[in-house]
Amino acid sequence: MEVGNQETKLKENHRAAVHGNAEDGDDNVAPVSATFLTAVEPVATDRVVLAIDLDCFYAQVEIVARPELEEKPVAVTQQHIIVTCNYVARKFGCRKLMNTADAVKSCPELILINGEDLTRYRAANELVHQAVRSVCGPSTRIEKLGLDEFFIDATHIVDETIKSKSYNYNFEGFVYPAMDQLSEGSTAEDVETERALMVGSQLASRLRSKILEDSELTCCAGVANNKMLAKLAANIHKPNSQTSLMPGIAGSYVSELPLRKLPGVGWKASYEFRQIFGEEVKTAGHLRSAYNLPQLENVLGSKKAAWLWDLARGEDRTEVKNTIATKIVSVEDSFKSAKTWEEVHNLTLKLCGELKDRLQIDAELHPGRRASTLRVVFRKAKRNRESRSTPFPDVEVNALQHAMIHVLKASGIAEPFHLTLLGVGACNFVNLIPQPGTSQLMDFFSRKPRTRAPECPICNRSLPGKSNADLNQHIDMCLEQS
Ligand code: DGT
Ligand code: MG
Repeated sequence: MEVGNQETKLKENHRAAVHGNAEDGDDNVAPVSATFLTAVEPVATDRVVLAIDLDCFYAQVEIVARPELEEKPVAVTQQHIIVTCNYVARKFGCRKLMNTADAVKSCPELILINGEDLTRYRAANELVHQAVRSVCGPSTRIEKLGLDEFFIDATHIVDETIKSKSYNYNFEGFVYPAMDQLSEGSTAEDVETERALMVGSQLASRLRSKILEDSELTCCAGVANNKMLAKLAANIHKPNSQTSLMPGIAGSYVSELPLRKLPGVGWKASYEFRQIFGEEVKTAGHLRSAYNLPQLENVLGSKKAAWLWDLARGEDRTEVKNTIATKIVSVEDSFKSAKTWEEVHNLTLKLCGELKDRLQIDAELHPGRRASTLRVVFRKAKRNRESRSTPFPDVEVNALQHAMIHVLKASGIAEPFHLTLLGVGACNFVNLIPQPGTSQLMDFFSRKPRTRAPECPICNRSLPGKSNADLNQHIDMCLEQS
């Protein structure tokens, strides 16, 4: 369907849904012009959620590696786009997702760093994850979102801290709204919620110090009663700060936000909302003035309507989910050209040393699991990446390097060659400590081990009946996409 037709159709559907169909004589639905701001129910306050967002993440990782860049404007690029820049560069008008040429125009001193190889950012992400885990302990739910954001369900830590009375009577960092603007006459429940967020803010401060200590990276933190509010709170004061968002203000704070700024509303959804609701409905507050929940359900269907209705009120019932362990731990390096085995020897030695370090971190994060496949990636000249796998050897640099070179030789690479990229990764992790009652334990003891279809370590799909070559091709495609 053409965009024009699509737009008309969306508008028609919308009119019919909100005003009812005249032929049907449906007069149950309130007209859209009845503009009143539905009273905001207070958000649920039974949880304390922290959001951590690293400052100008890729740029910071680069600056930590080259401290002489600290005071200079630095931007990280991927295919002619600035994916991020440090705050010095932002003062000159450089922004995320700006065209590199435009960024250089606004800041001629800008130092550009190619950020297409994500290895360093993944390693930094693991370090931060480990720091967070070490402060919060094994039973806390920690969810990774992308490479630089974490959600932490701090409810039980806060409860324990309050029970043991081991906290101070002050908020760490900023409070929104400022303490002197908080309305008087708080109920006992408000006082309890406030205390829980206060203790949460102290935990956030400890986390930020630990992250800085272990990874040299600064971050922002948000403290609130749900994931959405915590994420919004983390963005209130940037960089290197933290903010606690009081639940009483949540509804009106969210009301001011454009729909596009609500966490989870991407450009596609915001385009769709503009078509459906019209240009006047810009903010969450506008939406709540123009629609009530039943009207929204008529337009969007019940599931999507419930989601957006909650978002527009600052409510978010989604749980913090413990992030499943990384499926592949890998390192790679691109270079102009490696032409001899001697060069390849040096490059593989460096890569295998780095892989060993990363696997050590992984072992601390996920005790008991072990990789069963070693994956070697290479690129000849400007061709596509190719990859091969082999059973995983010992986690020793020499053994890893030996296996890597063996795989490269077996793939037909011979001097004189022209390699421009080499990588090595551990994947297909198996748990050596089977959980009681799980099928792994059953497999462990069963006489006839079940032959399982091979799984892609990247997308996790089961690939029954595929030949090794097809399997490799599929994994390559997933690696490219990821
Ligand atoms: P912040 O949080 O405003 O201080 O700055 P960043 O750089 O941490 O931005 P954030 O948190 O949105 O994203 C984290 C990293 O993810 C960022 O350093 C670069 C990368 N990134 C962000 N947006 C995009 C994107 O649209 N495309 C690609 N390829 N990478 C992105
Ligand atoms: Mg960030």
